[in-house]
Amino acid sequence: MGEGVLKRYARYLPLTPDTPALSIGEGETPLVRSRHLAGELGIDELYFKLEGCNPTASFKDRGMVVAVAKAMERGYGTIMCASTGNTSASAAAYGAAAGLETVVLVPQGNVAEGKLSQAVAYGARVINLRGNFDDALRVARELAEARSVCLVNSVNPDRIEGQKTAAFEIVDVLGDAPDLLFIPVGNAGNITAYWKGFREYHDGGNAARLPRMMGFQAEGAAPIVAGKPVEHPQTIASAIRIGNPANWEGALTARDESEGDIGTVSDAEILDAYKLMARREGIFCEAASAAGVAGLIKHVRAGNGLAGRTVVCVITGHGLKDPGLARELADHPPEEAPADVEAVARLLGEAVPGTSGGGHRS
Ligand code: AN7
Repeated sequence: MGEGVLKRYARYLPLTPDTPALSIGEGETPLVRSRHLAGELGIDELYFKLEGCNPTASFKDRGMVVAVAKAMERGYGTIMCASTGNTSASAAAYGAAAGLETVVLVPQGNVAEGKLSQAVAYGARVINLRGNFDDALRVARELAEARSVCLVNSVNPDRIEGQKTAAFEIVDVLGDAPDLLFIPVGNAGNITAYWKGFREYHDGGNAARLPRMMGFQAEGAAPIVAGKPVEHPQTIASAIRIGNPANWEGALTARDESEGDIGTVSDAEILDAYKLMARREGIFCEAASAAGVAGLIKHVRAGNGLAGRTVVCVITGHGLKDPGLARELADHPPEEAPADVEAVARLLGEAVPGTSGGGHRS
């Protein structure tokens, strides 16, 4: 336990004897069985892969550990990325652990507070770019090419190599691949990586089946579904507000080879799924992560029954990344009371047995 992705899956990764054994405890995330949604949707086996349980609270750590270890091996002093937030948090953490300088370019005003706080806490240089993620990636790519800086976005193949280990873990736990995998799609690195992982395990005889890959983009940021870049992507799920995904081809390959689909979900559907996950499953995830769950709900409600199927939803990041969103959507905003038993009992009314209407007090 806790040995990290490089050690655990060394034989599937592009490592050499000179690759440093970097880890801050990524991987081995829980695969949790649904307690509510499975019954509601009539699915026998529904699991959530909790990637928010990684060290920086998103799936990015799996690919970042490989990309940063390889950057060290190649002698880089600085790593750089563009990010909607999670990649920057992860790059900053692994850059710090590796003793490298980290520079992150983020779209100004469109990154969740927790993610920015992480990048700053880990000591990265954070540059708020007056543009969107696609602008930031363009600038980062050009800068990295011109300088001896290692670009650690998912255009770096080492990122994909590391991220595919999540697929391995799912098969290792379930004993086979699921029938369907639901996953949010932004820059499309993750869907590309999962498909690579499932394929490799299948080819190596570790899995008998291959899942159908079911990717979901936010309606206002759905270039892959539209078949063309979106110039001004918009969605409440800022992590996937991306108009020109770098791994576009990989997403199409995953979709087509797996006989899967890439669809859209509205912001309202994303927020419904976000609330349902927290309130009914006890899983506080990011809005972007809820896009995959929203996609599953939409798929089943459209008449695609999944009885008898094994389904996995990838929960890509933790809800604590964006505490403000949870507060905005609260059904029960925090209340206030004096430090007095009677006052709190009055406030609770019938809500808590024994506290209402002046019952027995000791
Ligand atoms: C929580 O951090 O692109 O399709 O710069 O943070 O592999 O891009 C984040 C993406 C899903 C989409 N869920 O994954 C970034 C960034 C969460 C995310 C995605 C992201 P990709």
